[in-house]
Amino acid sequence: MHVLVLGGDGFCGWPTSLYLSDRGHDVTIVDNLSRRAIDLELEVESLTPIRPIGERLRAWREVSGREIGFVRLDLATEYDRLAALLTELRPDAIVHFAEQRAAPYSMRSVGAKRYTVDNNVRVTHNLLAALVATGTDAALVHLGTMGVYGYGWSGSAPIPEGYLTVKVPTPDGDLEREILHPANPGSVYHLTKTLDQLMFSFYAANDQVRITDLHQGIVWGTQTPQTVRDERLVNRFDYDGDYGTVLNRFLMQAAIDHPLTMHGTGGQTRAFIHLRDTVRCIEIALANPPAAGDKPMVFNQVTETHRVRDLAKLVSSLTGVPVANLPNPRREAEENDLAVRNDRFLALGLEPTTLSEGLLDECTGIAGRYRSRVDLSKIIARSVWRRGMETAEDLLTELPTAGSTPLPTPLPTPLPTPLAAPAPLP
Ligand code: NAD
Ligand code: USQ
Repeated sequence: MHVLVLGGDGFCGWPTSLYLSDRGHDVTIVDNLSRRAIDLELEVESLTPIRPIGERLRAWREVSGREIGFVRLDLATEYDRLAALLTELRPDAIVHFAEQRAAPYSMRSVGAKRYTVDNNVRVTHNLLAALVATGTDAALVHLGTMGVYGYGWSGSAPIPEGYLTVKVPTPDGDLEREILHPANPGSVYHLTKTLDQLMFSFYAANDQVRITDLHQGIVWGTQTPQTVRDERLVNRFDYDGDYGTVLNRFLMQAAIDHPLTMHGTGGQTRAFIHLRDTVRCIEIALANPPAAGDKPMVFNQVTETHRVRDLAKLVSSLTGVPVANLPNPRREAEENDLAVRNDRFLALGLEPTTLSEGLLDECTGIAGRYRSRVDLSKIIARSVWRRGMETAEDLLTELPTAGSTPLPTPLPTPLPTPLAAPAPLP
């Protein structure tokens, strides 16, 4: 099958492209490299030394004998080039990762809010419009998020996969209807994913576009069997306060003896999935598309749920690094329960990779290996959207909080000891 991977240079897109290529599919990556540009804007780099896209692709050709195509294209602004590409390549399937995906980044400034909406909404709509205009009958698999459901809405009732059955009272008795699960986004980024859902519903009904929306939890881990085949294939590892996600951040912090940056009480419960399962889920979704005319098929792409403080305690107990209770920069429920249904992927053969010491080792190993690349000043999250806290300075006046492990002061500090350069690969 010929698969276009939109956003194929990113954290999830790169290992997915390699995995699909390894499985014998013809893969073409479409990416405008905006994520690399945001690194420059934030003055931070992936913890792992990711190579330029051309070098990545040459390395893959060398180790696998397989070619992956690459088209540098801004999907939000270059509609005509996108339409021409679809007409030329006639892909069988499209995997859509190409959005600004960090909630903290989307809340850091008016400019970042506007960029996130402009970019994400336009990419999704351009793609849908181009599929219809060019008569491209490709199955579309989109990476959505668990955050469209919000946290705290359903309490301990398991969140269904996309749709909710409701009873509407009428004078003649109750009518039963299936509706899109109510949206409850917690950031501008999550808001764009809820807007994507409406666009999908419309284009599936009006134009019979075949769409699968994967409501994915927080992805953890770094490497897959394909990305470890050569150092030049190494995947991105975000550790900074905007793009780093919670478990990978804790693992990286443990590797450099930095107190674990738990926000608030750590009572937030979130859904997680390992990167290796992400790539497998996408393959499963590609193999099981909905029929033309069906409403968008929604899968909850998660394998387990955890409370942030339990993750912090686990990493702390394995590594001896203490937990720091930081004021929460985000506006979110301090404590929430979360139960999620994920029956569809399990029924289609997903064998979940769950949190285990061995896997944590893989991550801390990567973090330890590249610890000399850490910029300590980028660790604390400085994008603040909690009511009453308008700026990062408001937040930092609260640091460190009483009763918690003090952070290295003053912030930022140099690393405590000179760090060795990463050892060569065995
Ligand atoms: P990422 O930022 O690493 O990758 C996104 C890629 O899309 C980047 O390479 C970027 O350059 C590209 N891109 C963005 N806008 C583009 C545009 N206008 N034109 C062309 N390319 C563009 O993000 P990721 O972590 O790989 O996430 C991929 C997708 O999965 C996102 O849509 C995200 O919302 C979703 N997701 C991620 C996670 C996670 O934990 N990382 C969890 C749930 C869902
Ligand atoms: N958190 C901490 N300490 C940290 C970082 C985060 O306590 O150092 C807390 C946050 O306050 C939050 C939770 O951990 O309560 C999760 O934060 P996160 O940054 O790991 O994840 P989130 O912002 O939700 O976003 C990530 C991805 C996004 C994806 C989403 C899936 O960046 O692309 O959509 O996970 S989900 O959370 O299921 O919506």
